[in-house]
Amino acid sequence: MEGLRRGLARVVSLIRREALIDRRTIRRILRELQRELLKADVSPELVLELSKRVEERALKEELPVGFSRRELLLKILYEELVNLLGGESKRELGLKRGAVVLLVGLQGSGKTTTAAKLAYYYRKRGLKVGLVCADNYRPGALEQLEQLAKKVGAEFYGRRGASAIELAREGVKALKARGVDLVIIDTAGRHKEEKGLLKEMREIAEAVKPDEVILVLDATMGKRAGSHAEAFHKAVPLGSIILTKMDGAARGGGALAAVAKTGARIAFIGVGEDVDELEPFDPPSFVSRLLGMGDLKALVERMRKVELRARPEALLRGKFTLLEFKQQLEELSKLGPLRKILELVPGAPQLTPELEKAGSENIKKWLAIMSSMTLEELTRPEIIDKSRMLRIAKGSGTTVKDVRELLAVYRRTRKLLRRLSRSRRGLSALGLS
Ligand SMILES: Nc1nc2c(ncn2[C@@H]2O[C@H](COP(=O)(O)OP(=O)(O)O)[C@@H](O)[C@H]2O)c(=O)[nH]1
Ligand SMILES: [Mg+2]
Repeated sequence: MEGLRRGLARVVSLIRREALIDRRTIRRILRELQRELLKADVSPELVLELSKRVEERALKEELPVGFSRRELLLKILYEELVNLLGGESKRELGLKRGAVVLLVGLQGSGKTTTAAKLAYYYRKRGLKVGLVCADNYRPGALEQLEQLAKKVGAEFYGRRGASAIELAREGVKALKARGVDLVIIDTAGRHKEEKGLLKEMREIAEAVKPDEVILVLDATMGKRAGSHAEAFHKAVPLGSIILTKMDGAARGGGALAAVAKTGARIAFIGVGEDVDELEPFDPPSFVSRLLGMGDLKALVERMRKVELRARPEALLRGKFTLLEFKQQLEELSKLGPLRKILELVPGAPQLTPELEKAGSENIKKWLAIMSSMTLEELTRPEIIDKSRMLRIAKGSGTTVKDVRELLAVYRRTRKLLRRLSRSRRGLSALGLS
């Protein structure tokens, strides 16, 4: 992490020091940003896409009254990095009672440790948790997990002389029979060859139909993390990622790529070897830390208040992809009750409490759905086909019907904006507005 953090802090100080922020300095600063991200193992395509977006927005967006270009550029950089990491709305694993979680990942990535950490985390929140050892590959695996289960007060299932698939299936059944609320399956990471490993993961997933597949990713692994995550994702659609060893010297850039390639979100980070060293992942504070600016969040919030008033105009002029739609909803959901927001809009309809509740629940659901999309899907919604819908629904704990509904709402909103934009242009052509 340190390398990327230092590099980004340098970019930020460049933004702060430049005498004038114009097209040329923006380009120069972005070249520095690209260099730092590439050094931190973020994939070239992603780096390009990100810096293109920052540049586009920095040149296009109107300056909110009372703020400088410099501040706007910082805000955009912050927002694009947060977006890359899954956006601002927090998404817990969202586990139902009786949920089955499957941990996958390479040998040594920290699966077994993480299984115990998760068990500890959810046990402290009142769930009865069970651990299944589906690692029949490494000799000491059974004892290791059994001991950890004892340590965190979790139920345990494991035995010798069975295949990983049998173990997973038996384990889920046995633990559910013991009244466990949450089953966590620990798998083996090593195989003679990667193909075999991925095939085994797919077979386990088919056998137990997990509610959530979590990739355990070693933050120190760097460059290979992106292609790795992608390979696992193709075999078993990932719902979340847990990034381990974030307490060490890890650069973490690989995680950015893993997230962007799969659309899975980082749910937790591991920050030590002990069972209580697991933290829920929070993109805004992660990015603030990454950029070395504690005051950034406050700045961004102040700017948004001002922008909100000028928003419709800016939206009418710009592109309106799912990404913009998501940003809108995120800001709405942060501003508090829908009713309060509508009070700001002259002529908006009154909301009954029921309608309001339905509204904010829908927004939550839609945000979860969009959080399970990749950056590519968000910026080019037209590529979302049936199979992508399935993956997105699975990743967000919703249904394909929900995904379709969200896409329909997005299209309606876009159409409305276009119509509005045309009518305004028409009016101003006639000198009426
Ligand atoms: N410092 C640190 N070490 C970790 C973390 N998570 C796992 N480890 C260590 O990484 C090594 C491999 O972990 P293990 O859970 O056995 O990996 P597995 O092969 O994927 O099951 C062990 O020495 C763990 O103590 C973490 O978040 N921080
Ligand atoms: Mg293990």
